Parts: sequence; structure tokens; C-alpha cells
Amino acid sequence: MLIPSRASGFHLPSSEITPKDVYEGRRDLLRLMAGGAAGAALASWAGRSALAQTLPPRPGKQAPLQAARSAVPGAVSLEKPTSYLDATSYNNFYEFGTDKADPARNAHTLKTSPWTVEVEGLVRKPGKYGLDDLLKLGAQEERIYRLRCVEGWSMVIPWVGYSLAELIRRVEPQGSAKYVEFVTLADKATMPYVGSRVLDWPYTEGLRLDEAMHPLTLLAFGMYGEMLPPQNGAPVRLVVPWKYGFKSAKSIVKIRFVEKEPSTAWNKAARQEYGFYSNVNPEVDHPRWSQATERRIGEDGLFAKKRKTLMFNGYEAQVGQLYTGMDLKKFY
Ligand SMILES: Nc1nc2c(c(=O)[nH]1)N[C@H]1C(S)=C(S)[C@@H](COP(=O)(O)O)O[C@H]1N2
Ligand SMILES: [Mo]
Repeated sequence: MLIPSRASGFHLPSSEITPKDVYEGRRDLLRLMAGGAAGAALASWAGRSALAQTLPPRPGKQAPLQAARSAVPGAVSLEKPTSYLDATSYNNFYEFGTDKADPARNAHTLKTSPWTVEVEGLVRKPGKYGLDDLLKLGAQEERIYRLRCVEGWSMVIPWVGYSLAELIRRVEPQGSAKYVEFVTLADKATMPYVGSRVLDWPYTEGLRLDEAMHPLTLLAFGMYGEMLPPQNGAPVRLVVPWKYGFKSAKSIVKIRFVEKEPSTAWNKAARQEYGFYSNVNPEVDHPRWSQATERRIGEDGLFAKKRKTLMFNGYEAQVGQLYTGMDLKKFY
């Protein structure tokens, strides 16, 4: 049921708003107006819906799916998924700009076909996979994961893909392989910010081999039942739901098995702020802000209501044992 809100004239579903929200929302609104920021907040909100009018067409069906829903423990969150519009218009993909709206505006230039992913380093069966062959290496299924960004916001997204472990088993890592490095596309011709000094390109990431082998670590090809749109890392990306979002590398071109902990784009940019592990941990603050709470995208704006951040982003039961005995303040 829709009820009119007398204060604003907006229509809000009654199921999603409580008197307390209304009260707190109005108080926030008054505070913002007193500070002169309401105009700016409303303008950026309007900007987002205006952006929706200009977005390229959605990419279309991701097929075939082996399972509509995953049987991997913890892989299907019961939380309400973030809207498709929010998940595809509020992104971090620095190759296309540093503003959250830049990837949706700019990433249509990304050329995802042909696409090759090279598997190299300490494996018995290295090789180059075209996207179609890569798609067939594992049983694709839907997983609903929370993804939390180190900046303090989160989303709930239905991804499509298979466990990276399926690929890893096929290429047979050698005994000396202890880490996996992910290298992503850095193409100046199609990615306007590659070459800028914000990061050292290509964007790279890494996982310990056992983290990479954990069944929750997803090699994703789609979201919301469709192929990944460019701004979310088409045609293939990683999703590591218990780590800060930046570990989930987009538009991967190389998967390399190595002996030593690889350095990553964010470690190189600011070692004090972004460690190799980057597990979501409400008890370890970022040097410049707390990590104890988060804002769920779609629940933001003037009715902002923060959530408590959960240890390992809520995946502690599944992944906690990977870190027993480790000092998580030292290995942040
Ligand atoms: N290649 C590449 N991958 C990337 C990034 C990036 O800038 N470049 N940003 C990371 C960050 S900081 C986050 S929070 C997530 C955002 O994923 P989403 O836009 O699909 O929500 O992508 C990660 N993967
Ligand atoms: Mo992020």
C-alpha cells in the first residue's frame, strides 16, 4: 500500500517506513537544510534517476544455469537484493573514472569479445581460455552475496558463476603454489583512466591459495540472471564476499599461481590503508575511519539508517577457520 507523505508529497510504501524512520528522516532533512546540503543531496539523487534514462541497454540473459540457487553453505543470502539500477549505477571501476557514476557512464567502451583468460605460473596445466570455454569449466549457479566496500557501503547482489575452485582443480597447482594473483585488463584505448596516476595499472589483486579454493570464492559471469554489464566487471570477475569489495577484481585477463604473496594495486597505492588480507572486520578500523557500520545502498539518502558491519561480512561460520591463529590486526 502506498501512503502519501504530507511533508514531501512523495509516496512511500507503508511497509517500508515506520514512524521512527519518518521522524528521524525529517530530523535529518531539517539538519541537512540548515547546513545547506539538502539541495546537493537531492540533486545527486535526481542525477541517479536521470542517469537511468541514458544507460545502455541491459546485456540480456546469462545461460545456461545449472542451478537457480547454490547449495554451497552461506551462498544464498535471504536479504532483499539491491535494485538492479543501484547495483549498476553506483560502482567502483577506476579504469573508467573515480566517481561512483563514472563506470555506468563510461564503461560501454569496454570490448568484451573476443576475451581470453590466461592461466599461468605454478600449475601443471597452464593454458589460455576463450570466454566460452571458461564458461563451460564449471556448473554455473546463482548466489546471493553481500558485498561491502571499504568505503562503508554495501549491496546484496544475485551473482551468476561457479566456484573458482572448479577452475583451480582443473589446472592442477604445483606444491609450490601458495598464492593466486589476478591481473585485469588495462587498455588505454577503451579505458579512459588507465594511464592516470590514481593507481598503478593494470589493477591486480591476490588471494592465498586456500582462500581462492574456498567454495564461496566465485568466478562471476553474470548478475540478476543476465550477463555482467561492463561497469560491474564484464565479462568475468571475482566475488570474494567476506573481503572488502576491492579484492573482487573486475574484467580479469590473467590468473597466475605464485609462491610469494603478490603485491596488489591497492597495497601499492596505500600500504598503510589496504593490507593484503582485507577481510571485512568491524574491529579493525581503516586508518581514516571506523569500519564498525555500513550504509546499504538503496537505503541511503535522507532516511539513512546505518547497519552494524558483521565479522567477515557475515560469512564467519564459513571462512573463520581460514584465519585461526592469525593476528587480524597485523594481517589487516
Ligand atoms: N579492475 C577493477 N576491479 C575492481 C575495481 C577497480 O577499480 N578496477 N574496484 C573494486 C572495488 S573498490 C569495489 S568496491 C568493487 C565494486 O564492485 P561493483 O561495482 O560490481 O559493486 O569492485 C572492485 N573491483
Ligand atoms: Mo571498494
